[in-house]
Amino acid sequence: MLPPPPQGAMATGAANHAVPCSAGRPTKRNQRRNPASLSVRASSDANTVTLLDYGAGNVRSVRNAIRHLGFNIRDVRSPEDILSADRLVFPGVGAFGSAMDVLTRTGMADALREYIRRDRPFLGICLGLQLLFDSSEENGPVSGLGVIPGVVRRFDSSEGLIVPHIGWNALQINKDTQLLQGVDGHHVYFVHSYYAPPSDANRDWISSTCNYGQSFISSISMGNIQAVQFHPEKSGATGLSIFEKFLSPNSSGAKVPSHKKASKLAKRVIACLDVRSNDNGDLVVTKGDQYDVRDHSSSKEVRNLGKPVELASQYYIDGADEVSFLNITGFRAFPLGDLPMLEVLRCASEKVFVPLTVGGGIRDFTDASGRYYSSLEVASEYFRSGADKISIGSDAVFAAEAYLQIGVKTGKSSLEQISRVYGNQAVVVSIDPRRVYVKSPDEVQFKTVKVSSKGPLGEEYAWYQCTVSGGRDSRPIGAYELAQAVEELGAGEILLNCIDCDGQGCGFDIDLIKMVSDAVTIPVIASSGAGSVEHFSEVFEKTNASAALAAGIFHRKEVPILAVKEHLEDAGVEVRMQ
Ligand code: 1PR
Repeated sequence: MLPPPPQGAMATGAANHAVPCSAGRPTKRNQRRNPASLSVRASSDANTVTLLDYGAGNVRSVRNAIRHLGFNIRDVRSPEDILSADRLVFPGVGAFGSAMDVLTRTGMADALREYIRRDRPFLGICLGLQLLFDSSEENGPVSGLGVIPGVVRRFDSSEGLIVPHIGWNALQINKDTQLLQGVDGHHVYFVHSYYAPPSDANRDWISSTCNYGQSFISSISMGNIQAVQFHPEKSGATGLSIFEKFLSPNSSGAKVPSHKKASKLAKRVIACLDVRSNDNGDLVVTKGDQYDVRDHSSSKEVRNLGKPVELASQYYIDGADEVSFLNITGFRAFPLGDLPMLEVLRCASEKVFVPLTVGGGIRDFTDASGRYYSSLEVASEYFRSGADKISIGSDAVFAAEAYLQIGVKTGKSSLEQISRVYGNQAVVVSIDPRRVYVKSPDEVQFKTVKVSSKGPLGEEYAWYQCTVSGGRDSRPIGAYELAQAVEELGAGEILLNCIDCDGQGCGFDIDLIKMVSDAVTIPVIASSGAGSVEHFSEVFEKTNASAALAAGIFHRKEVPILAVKEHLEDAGVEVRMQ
């Protein structure tokens, strides 16, 4: 039986029908090729790489990275395509068990074992590394390809370790391989909850390890067989240079400037683009004050701070560790009807080689003709269009309220469905709380904090009330309760905004961020209120936030991303420098 058509391939087709982002700018290598000849015998072409995409998730980023480096892609459609490949990239996605299931059913598992036995050039990525091992604990035990001895295990969060391991971490290189030349001292991007432990039995395979809670295998290398636990396609210039060395073994890869040596998981600096249509119908990056994005002048126009793809590309070049797009009016209309937004995502993902998150409007929807779309379909379209993570706002609040009310997970909420299919590391919950001062914690049933600055009537406490629809409606649930509930429902990360601080430039709400980041074991992104470099060091010194996000200061070019990173480095906070 043939595997399902690769989703990335379908997405590429869709993108080709829309306005092409880079069709007018072919690379030198592409210019030399006659596209009609690609389908004939692509594997004999030095500029073609074979991609094993078994249709379980988004590999668009890998496709974009390969194309960006000037290579063509031939998709595996049958086990024979694996055996005839000159160079095979295997970006494993989804869960271990379902991946092995598809590979075994389609005969790909045997073809992969044979390809590896013949020592043909192979690059596995993330799950593509884990599947090489004997078995995994993920939904298991489940048997793997059995190429490397060992059992893949889950990171243990019982002692407070934040799981998933998301972010830029450092490698300890212990084998001299061409692939990792120049990577020593640089951070690379990881996102996973399971890891392969090093042991005496697999020691000969290991080319690097990484520390997160304990040491785990971050890459293997034996002959022509290579695999990495991190994502080179999302690791900026360092990652692209790794890809380049695999794709053109004679190249030394682009030189990545050296800098202070990376030693551990870095705190992330994220640029956020709130996107919506302005009154002329153009999709623009806007920015609010406490969520009000209209000008205070008589025109009351939606503020326009730039074009989404241009700004995202610039922030990538400037060193942002991630870029987030929030479709801030997505709650009003059907997001899949918002083709410009999907096109923005497709174009941005061709230029931005760090993780891209997109949010806005992810929920079940019935359109005007009565056709029902599940939130999973909406999320899938975002993933196919280039998102690495999706972010859910309003719908997560309703799901958490229902969960807390009945105390049972129904498995039906958007959050549960999307995290089950794409993994919880791909699902962010965006919280939009507003501060409510109280005189005493007894006044409310929600978790309060003793605030650092008293309220207008001298109140010493506050709770943080969640809202939906971009802050328009308040809900009977606090940020603390919501964060814990969505972690249980499958969220992999929390984007913690604060309506009171948004756009004010007075610093992050440390009370709120400390309360929430102490309440969960998933990463928390601090958001809203950044006005200076010192605000970033403050939030990392005083809270457990894993990342800090800003919008206005970057859009208005008041504080460059590099200045934030240099300041953090001087303050002793590890950051990724490129
Ligand atoms: O509810 O699932 O449709 O998702 C809607 C998404 O859009 C949510 O993530 C929500 O936070 C976001 N959103 C809705 N309305 C607004 C608005 O501003 N009117 N923006 C909005 C949220 C907050 C941050 C902002 C930071 C940093 N924006 O993303 O970028 O506060 O800003 P700053 O550094 O300038 O202070 P759904």
